Amino acid sequence: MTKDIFSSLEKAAKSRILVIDGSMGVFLQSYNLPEEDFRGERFAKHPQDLKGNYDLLCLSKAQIIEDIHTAYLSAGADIIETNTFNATAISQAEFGMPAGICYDINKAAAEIARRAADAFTSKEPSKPRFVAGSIGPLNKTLSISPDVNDPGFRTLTFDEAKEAYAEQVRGLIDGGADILLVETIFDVLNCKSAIYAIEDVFEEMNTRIPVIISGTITDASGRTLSGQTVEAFWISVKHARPFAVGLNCALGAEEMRPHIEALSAIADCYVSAYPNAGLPNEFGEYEQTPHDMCTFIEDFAKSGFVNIVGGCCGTTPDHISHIVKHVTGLTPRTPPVTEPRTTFSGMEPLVMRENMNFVNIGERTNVTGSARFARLIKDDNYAEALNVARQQVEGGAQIIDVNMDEGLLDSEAAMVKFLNLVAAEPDIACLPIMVDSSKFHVIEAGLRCLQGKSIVNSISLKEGEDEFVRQAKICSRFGAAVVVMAFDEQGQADTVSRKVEICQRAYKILTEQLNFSPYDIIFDPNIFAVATGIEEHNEYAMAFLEATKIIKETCPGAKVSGGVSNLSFSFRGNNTVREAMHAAFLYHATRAGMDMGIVNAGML
Ligand code: THG
Repeated sequence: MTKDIFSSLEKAAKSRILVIDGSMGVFLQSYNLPEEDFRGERFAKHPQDLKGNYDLLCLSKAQIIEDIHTAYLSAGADIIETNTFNATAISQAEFGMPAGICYDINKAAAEIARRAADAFTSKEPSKPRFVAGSIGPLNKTLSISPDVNDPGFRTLTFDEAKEAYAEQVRGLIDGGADILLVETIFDVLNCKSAIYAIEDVFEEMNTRIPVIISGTITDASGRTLSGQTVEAFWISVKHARPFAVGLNCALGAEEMRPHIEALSAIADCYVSAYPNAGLPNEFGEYEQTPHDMCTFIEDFAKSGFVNIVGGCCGTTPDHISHIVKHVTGLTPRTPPVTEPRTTFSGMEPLVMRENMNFVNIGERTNVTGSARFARLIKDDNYAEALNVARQQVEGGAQIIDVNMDEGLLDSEAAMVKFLNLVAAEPDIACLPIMVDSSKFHVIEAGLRCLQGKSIVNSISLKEGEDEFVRQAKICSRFGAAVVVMAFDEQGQADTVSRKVEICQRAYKILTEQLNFSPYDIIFDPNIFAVATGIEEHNEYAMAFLEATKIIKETCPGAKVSGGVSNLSFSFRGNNTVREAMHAAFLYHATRAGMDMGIVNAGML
């Protein structure tokens, strides 16, 4: 069954541009249903008004929902969306709905759509119809504070969102959805919690169905509401390995064009676009005619931007039938074969291209590496602590390392507070974040705050393979890259052979056992202090350089990093000597293949 849906959808997408249906909301509003119709028998005595809870109609007025699906299928839609945009415990809380109801709504919604789609497929088997389970954005956001005076404040946690999405996904799959469609994403962290939930449920149910991820660019800035560019958005969600990625809502087709063009150029999967019927007028109504809209959509298709098209707010079966007529016979886009690369993101992308210069990771936002930063965090002076991060950015940092490991601190709370505040500072949050801790629970807490593709610093084989695998798997659910330290059950590697052997072992486990992309692995073969007075320490720098060469040769795709300032610990207080040592070391290290390093940005 699982195999069937992947191959039948793939076959359909190869043969033609697929059309997804239009708006459900406008349609439902036109019925002018009274309060009793929303309630049905089951919620006749519900203490709160339920009028406006359109997803509930899947339980109380199933026939109306099925009729709307049928209208879109008659218009020629290949894919219909379940009526479940708000069917999560988070969004349903607004109506005081009881726990567990969302599973029922989603299951019923998928069953209704399934019935409608199957009726058309059996009439016309050469044009199979598909059911996409609609997974909306939630009415609360994970990376934006609802209170302008308290930018670090959040009304929802990552795990709450993840649990709510998991319930929705279980219902959709049990009801027979072919596809999971995470749509209208304005905060990519919400989407990441949905992706995490989807992976959890696939594992729990021992199944897998295609996923489509559809973001929303809110205005002419070309960014999501949470500030990401189209490329940063793609980098942040591609760990879902979606069947298609695309854009919907907020804009009309005309305004969406440059953004769908940009996404189409970089996404190595299928691309979908289902804009609104133009921009809303002063009353919030959508007026673009089917004829006008379909000319723009036809242009998307003729330009080779899209594989799936359709409509969002304000679109009707008439819009969809016009779209069907205008894209029938046009060639679907062929996804580009892209060069695999190491990529990260904050609000903006960081792509490690060949022959790129050394990437600087700012080290000063580290309570163990900066007395000043430690004091600011302990004094709860987060405003000034944010300035430390800002200075690293201004000094040329392309990634910020954040470490809160200090015995006297609640490290997890400090990590969460700092990262939530960073999210509200576009000049810092444009960068990817490296979450640095020796405690994995602190790393996880950090990842739950980051919308972008972040970096975990670090995991290792220190506590054996099982723990390494467990941690790596969690990192991949967040879509994070990992720094792997050359550290195993025997301890930290200090010789070339030990460094190489541990990194190769970790590489094999990650790529072969976990299907981890080698481009998401960053090895750290340990930069230790030299010139400490102990003879054998003088070999440490050379050992790092030699190991780096071999690791880069034998672990294709993986990158090498290290904490550069460690090298000169014996010369603390003498920055002139330290900086000279770092410069000389980096001259050789970059030639040996070191790609990136944790440095005092601005000092080099
Ligand atoms: N590998 C990985 N992660 C790491 C390290 C590594 N994280 C932490 C550390 N090592 C890299 N970060 C720093 C940060 C600061 C300094 C050194 C490494 C440093 N600080 C001055 C000092 O201690 O003398 C600052 C003094 C002050 O201003 O208070 O040298 O190797 N993966």
